[in-house]
Amino acid sequence: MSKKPYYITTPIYYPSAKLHIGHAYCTVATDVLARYKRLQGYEVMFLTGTDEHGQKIEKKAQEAGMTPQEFVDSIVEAPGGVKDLWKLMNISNTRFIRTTDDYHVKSIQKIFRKMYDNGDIYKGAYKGKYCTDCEAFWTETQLKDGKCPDCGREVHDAEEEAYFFRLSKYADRIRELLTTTDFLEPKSRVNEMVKNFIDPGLEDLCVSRTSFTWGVPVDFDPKHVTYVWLDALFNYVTALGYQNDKYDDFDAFWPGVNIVGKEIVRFHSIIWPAFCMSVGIPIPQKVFGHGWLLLDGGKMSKSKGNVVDPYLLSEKFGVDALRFFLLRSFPFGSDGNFSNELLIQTINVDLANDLGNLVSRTTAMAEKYFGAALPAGCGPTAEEKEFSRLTAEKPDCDVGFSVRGDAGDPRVDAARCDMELVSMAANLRKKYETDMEHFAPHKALEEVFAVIQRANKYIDENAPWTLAKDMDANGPRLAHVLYNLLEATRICGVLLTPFMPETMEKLFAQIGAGAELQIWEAAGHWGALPETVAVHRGDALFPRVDADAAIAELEEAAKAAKAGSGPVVETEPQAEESVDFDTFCKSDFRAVKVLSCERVKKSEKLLKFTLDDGTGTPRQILSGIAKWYAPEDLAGKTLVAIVNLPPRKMMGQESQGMLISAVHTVDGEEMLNLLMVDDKIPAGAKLC
Ligand code: ME8
Repeated sequence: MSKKPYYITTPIYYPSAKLHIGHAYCTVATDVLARYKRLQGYEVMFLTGTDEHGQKIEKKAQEAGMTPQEFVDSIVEAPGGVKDLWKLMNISNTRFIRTTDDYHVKSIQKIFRKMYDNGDIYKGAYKGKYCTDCEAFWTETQLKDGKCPDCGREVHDAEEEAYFFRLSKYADRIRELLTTTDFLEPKSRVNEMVKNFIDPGLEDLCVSRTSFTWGVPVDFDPKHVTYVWLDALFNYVTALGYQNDKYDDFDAFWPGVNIVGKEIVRFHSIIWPAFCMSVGIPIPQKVFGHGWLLLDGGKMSKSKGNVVDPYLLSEKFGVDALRFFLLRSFPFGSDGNFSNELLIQTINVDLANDLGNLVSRTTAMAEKYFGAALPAGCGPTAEEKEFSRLTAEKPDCDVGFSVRGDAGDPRVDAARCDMELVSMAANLRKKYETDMEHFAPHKALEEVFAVIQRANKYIDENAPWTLAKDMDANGPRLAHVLYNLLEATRICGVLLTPFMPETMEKLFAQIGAGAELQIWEAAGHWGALPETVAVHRGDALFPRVDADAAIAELEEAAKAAKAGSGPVVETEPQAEESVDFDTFCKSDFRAVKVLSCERVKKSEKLLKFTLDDGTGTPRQILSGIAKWYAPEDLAGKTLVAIVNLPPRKMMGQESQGMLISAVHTVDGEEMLNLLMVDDKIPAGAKLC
């Protein structure tokens, strides 16, 4: 292999129900990282797949009246299944592993035996608490209020003959790994692992079951099936050919990068490296635990009836718009609130307005003023060429450059204005690279959009339509302005390719940038675009979305799905995340009095409140409670609001906080009551 190898994986998902937007989030993010590495010139192996064994799947299949194999096939392979979803979303995985694949099953049997032979797996008796949904045994001390600490469900007593893995033996090495290296990121997750799992003492792990059969049988003791997490974690290496002859890529590609959601960081940062140590293979290069997508502040869940279907959103808004939204809106290592409003706003502001307009304005002007092809001589000036050479020479730092001359001299002013755009675009690739290397695709996008916004401002500053009034005098200046715009757009286009591969092809066709201008090296080279480039005006890259109509349609689809006539997407109820006391204390709850309340035009859900919060300046909060309250019933009431949330735009209006309500269900119908407190409490009183 002449290229450098790079290996990256997603978790392998449970095919227990259709996948939802949270799974799509992780897979798209991993795809973006894989495409970025390919753009840089790496030979990338990108693995995803499905985790198909275990009691949960066995139970689901029974409920569906199918064999487990038929059941998982129906979710993974059938039209509209997992493989179809990744095809639709333009996921560029090199391999797809199913843990029911024959080669994987045989490898797991060999691995289990190897660990038994080296003394790390031994036979014992298991007495403990078992959570069927998480396939996890827990000790009394690990339970949270007597329930599963991971998902919050009931656990039951279980006692059976079982094989155990000597996890305790690896405790010191794992502690060292977590505390002295960058193995696990973001760093914030390290403390949690050490405090919650290593400090209390690592106990040996039960790695076989006898109470059900849907799993990989232990070949030397076939009444046991292998614990599903042992079966699942080794997928990252069996898919490369570890302990099998199906592939021969282990030496070239392992160790790789495992991208996982935060709730399975424990399995990946404690148990997985210990397994690797036991069989004598290198531990992963990195485990990155990304955050959750939340809905209305909580983890998506079937019980709340929230439906977020990546199929529906891809079809409605386009795959690239959805891919972009997922990475632009949510910092990768933290949780983020999903909403249809935010999705539409991101498409309209970033894609239709900023990027789409930049391309359509620039190509339209090149066509109108120069008949599509710019004239020779419009490319970089001597100063800009010099700057570009300096940037190329110092690939690791932001190169500054100043234009000499007096302000007020139109040529100097123009050169300074050009240099602002040129220097931002020429330095963009290194900033982007630093962010991507730190698993911060959201920051990389921020940098790219800063350049796009600068370019739009550059159009307004240079007013090409005014220059065009006197082509004899201003033609060369106008051509240079358009060249700079096309060149800035091209560089942004290359760096946006991993995020929106299909649309960037269209963008390159419109600005006339051929394949040699779309590569990584060319993204670091200002001035690579030929001067006489010919543009081809095309359709808008991202049509504006009519927010109200789209939201109404999505709500309709959600209702249909709830009623069972559409695509229902379920997510597992998860344990609520705990907050420490200090974090809780940062929340500023205040008593607020309703000065006025009205419906928000064109919205079925929103009420707009003007509130007295005791500061003397009225506070505006929008709340999606129109279904439960008539605005006229609320004037004068004393409510509770959290007032230190960042302001949020809803239907174009700013909401400065959130009103607190109680949400519950009556006969399957969701009910909501605003929290109303004694009117004697003055506005602004702090609740603590
Ligand atoms: O845990 N927000 O599979 P799984 C963001 N089979 N990401 C989410 C999400 C959300 N709301 N919901 C799910 C398993 N995910 C095991 C993994 S790996 C050896 C075995 C993503 O189907 C996130 O990446 O429950 C999470 O870790 C993964 O889906 C869990 O998928």
